[in-house]
Amino acid sequence: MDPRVEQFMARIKAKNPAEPEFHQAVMEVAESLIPFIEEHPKYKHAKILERLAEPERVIIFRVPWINDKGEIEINRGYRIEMNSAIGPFKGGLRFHPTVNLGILKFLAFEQVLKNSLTTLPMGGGKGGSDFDPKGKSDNEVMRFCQSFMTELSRHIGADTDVPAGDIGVGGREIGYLFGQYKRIRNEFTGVLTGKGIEYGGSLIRPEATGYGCVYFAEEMLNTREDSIKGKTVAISGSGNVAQYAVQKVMQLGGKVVTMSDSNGFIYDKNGIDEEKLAFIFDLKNIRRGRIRDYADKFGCEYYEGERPWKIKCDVALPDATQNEVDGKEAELLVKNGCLCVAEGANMPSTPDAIEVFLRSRILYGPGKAANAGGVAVSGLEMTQNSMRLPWSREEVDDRLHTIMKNIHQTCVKYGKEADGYTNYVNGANIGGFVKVADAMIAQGVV
Ligand code: NDP
Ligand code: 2IT
Repeated sequence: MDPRVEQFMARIKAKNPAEPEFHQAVMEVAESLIPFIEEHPKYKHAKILERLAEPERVIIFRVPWINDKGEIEINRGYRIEMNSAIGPFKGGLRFHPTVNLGILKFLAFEQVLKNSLTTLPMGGGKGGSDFDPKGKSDNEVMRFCQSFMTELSRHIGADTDVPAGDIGVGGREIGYLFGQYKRIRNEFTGVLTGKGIEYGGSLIRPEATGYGCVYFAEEMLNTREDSIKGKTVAISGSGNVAQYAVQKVMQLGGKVVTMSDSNGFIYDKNGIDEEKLAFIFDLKNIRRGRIRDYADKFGCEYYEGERPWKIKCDVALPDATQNEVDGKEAELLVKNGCLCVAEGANMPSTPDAIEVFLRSRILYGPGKAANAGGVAVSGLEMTQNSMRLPWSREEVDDRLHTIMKNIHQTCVKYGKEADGYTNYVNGANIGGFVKVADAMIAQGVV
């Protein structure tokens, strides 16, 4: 390892003990940026990288609520306000039992560079709770959201910090959170994105991350005179991102053969079609059931407790969670002919897996570039809220498509190597960094 990276990481680890995911995210960025910063000493003197790794503010709070049995439950709530150099803090909320400070700091850190890549004026943040929405009634979820927002409301605002969804936080949760914010503050503002269409949401926001990820994959394939059309695609997850990634792959003429949840994955050799996807939407968003039901319903293969990466595919879209593709699985993907990986999830590939993809010279689009479509349309939702004027589906989708093309170009600009191979990891890290870094220098030591 580069000794400068090693030194930098030793300080990060000492200062942020027991946060392995945060270390992992910072290390990947440091490996791209430290050589770049050496060539641009103004960033070194201003200690931009050191400042980027220190949140502007971290808020941790108690979230007490009463379950359907009348018992008191206590969860922990968080908001990491990471960086506001180029706009208000912006980023999702995650409700999942594995949520802890380190996970949210990794997500907030990634968010800063991702939001910069979108070209829109958004700083970076992330929040959430160790609350598990699985198996809870709508009333329980509502009471939890109301308690969570009762505290969070004093820290956020349309020009201060604008949360949205992530794992475990979808339209239902955003609705309850928004209702409570409005009630406490007596103001109807764009304080959250991912809102319902009736109360200030944007068309295409639900679709945006999945669609954007597939647009990004298409751009990468285009650099090799190739496209999604006719490709066999393996997808993990079956939540918001995965569902709309499947839809866009279908629209572009590809065949999706896998989806998963935390219990296992389905392998549908014939490909997921419109009717089967409608079943998934109902299963996951209304009935909140397990992916196994898909295999029972359509008679395809189901692998309990496994991940889909052993299935032969041309394109892989990891759309579930962090560290869900390890080095061995990456080797297997490449060996089976996979030529493009685009990450709908945040940091789904382990460092070993990334090394395999880069060494194999396949097209590898890291999450902060490939999944930026979600937050990009959140930014467009903020614009529409400020104008108090909604845009049509076409208008938003066109803008999303243009933004994903721009992000791709930025990655190529900063990531192209001497032999012509684009290292999208370096491209995204450096491309996202420059705007934030220049804004921080302009604003002085803050
Ligand atoms: P959802 O909650 O809608 O869906 C999450 C999916 O991933 C579910 O299928 C879930 O299965 C699976 N999953 C979650 N945790 C695990 C785990 N520990 N192990 C295995 N499977 C798991 O979330 P989203 O679709 O919104 O988010 C998916 C990924 O995309 C996350 O990494 C998120 O950070 C990222 N992302 C989301 C954006 C958005 O706009 N929503 C934007 C950019 C990135 P199960 O139901 O069994 O838990
Ligand atoms: O990881 C992400 O970019 C998100 N969960 C979306 C954040 C947002 O503010 O829309």
